[in-house]
Amino acid sequence: VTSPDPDIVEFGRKAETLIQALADCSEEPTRLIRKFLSPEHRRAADLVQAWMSDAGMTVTQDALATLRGHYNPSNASKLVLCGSHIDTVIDAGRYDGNFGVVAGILAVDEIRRRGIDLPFGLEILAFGDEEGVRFPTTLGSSSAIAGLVNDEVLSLVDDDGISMRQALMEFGADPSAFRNIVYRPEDLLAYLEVHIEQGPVLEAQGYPVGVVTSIAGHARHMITVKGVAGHAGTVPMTLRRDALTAASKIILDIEQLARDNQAHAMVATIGRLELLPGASNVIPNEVTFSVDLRAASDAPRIAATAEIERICAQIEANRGVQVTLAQDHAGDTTACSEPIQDHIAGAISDIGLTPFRLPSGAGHDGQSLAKITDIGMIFVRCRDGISHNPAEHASMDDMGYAVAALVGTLERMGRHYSASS
Ligand code: HGY
Ligand code: MN
Ligand code: MN
Repeated sequence: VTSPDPDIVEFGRKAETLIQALADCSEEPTRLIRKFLSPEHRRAADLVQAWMSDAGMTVTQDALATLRGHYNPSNASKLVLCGSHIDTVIDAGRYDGNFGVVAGILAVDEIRRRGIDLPFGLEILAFGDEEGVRFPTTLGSSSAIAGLVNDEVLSLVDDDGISMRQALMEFGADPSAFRNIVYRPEDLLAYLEVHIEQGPVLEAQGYPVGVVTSIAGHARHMITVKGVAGHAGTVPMTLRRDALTAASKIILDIEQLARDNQAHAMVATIGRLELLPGASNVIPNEVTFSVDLRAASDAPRIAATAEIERICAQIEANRGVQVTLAQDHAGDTTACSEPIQDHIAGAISDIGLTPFRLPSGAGHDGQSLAKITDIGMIFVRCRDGISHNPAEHASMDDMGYAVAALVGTLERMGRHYSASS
């Protein structure tokens, strides 16, 4: 393996420095937690705003607190958007989302430093809500700028009953500006995102970076099981309407359903579970849990959702409990634009690497932007494929290659659009 050029090493070193600075903006000292519109989100956004300004961008904050770093020296009429998210999951890794924003900033800085003329403007986006940890939604920021949701999202409330509208105002954003949050499709040429793979494929193949072909479809439900609370010592097993054992049966049936669908790369995850009343000598009477369901294509995932509804109805009948399902997210499998994949592949080849193409099992903001423009993604190898975990790690050199590939992609797109204009 050739050792990377000095500029690649420099990109990687700069990226790591910014990633570390963002990692210090956390709700807790020993776990990385940065929820949408939290004080730590504010601190991270202030860092990103300063970095965007230093790179020559004009920075605005939209109604949902997405930072938009604008760089358009040729005053071009159309934009290429490039971004990712700066919110994190609970006990997160440092690179998920954050590296994509850092890569965009470093790319603009490099383009300005080298005086590269592009026939389009650039807008670097730092989304505050992709993970959907605080409010019952996912891809919240990108859905809004793509016009996929209306201002009813402002009335969503978090676990403490705080509405998004109130949180936005406390954060220093202006929710009333929601009406002009969307981008017009005709103003856009593309959306690009650099992101860690969050899986093991690039590492297994020995490639630092890759070209993303598609983003897996994704459905998220909340299931509530209601039973009857009772005395742990006096209610015979045959008379119980135990919400937790009923929920457990549903959960294991869902796990088996995904296992039976490996041909479609189906995965099902129960990430959150709350039960009431929560005393060791009381039979639980209410359990609510999340179901995250994904597959390589939409039909199997939709069929599995119907099967989950059947499983719930059967357990409701067999166990005398009440089961309700609420879907709070559904995103179809999203293809990345072929021409943009080719620009990315060309840029990766230009820096001496193999342009390996692969799908994304993880969800990304590109699923929202794909509704209004062409999308492309550059993946970075991450150690052991670990993500959503503090052990998540991308090497400086690999990050450097990704930044260089992004710059190269923008240059190639620039030549393409200059030739065709
Ligand atoms: O869950 C996902 O796939 C993304 O990390 N939000
Ligand atoms: Mn994530
Ligand atoms: Mn992410």
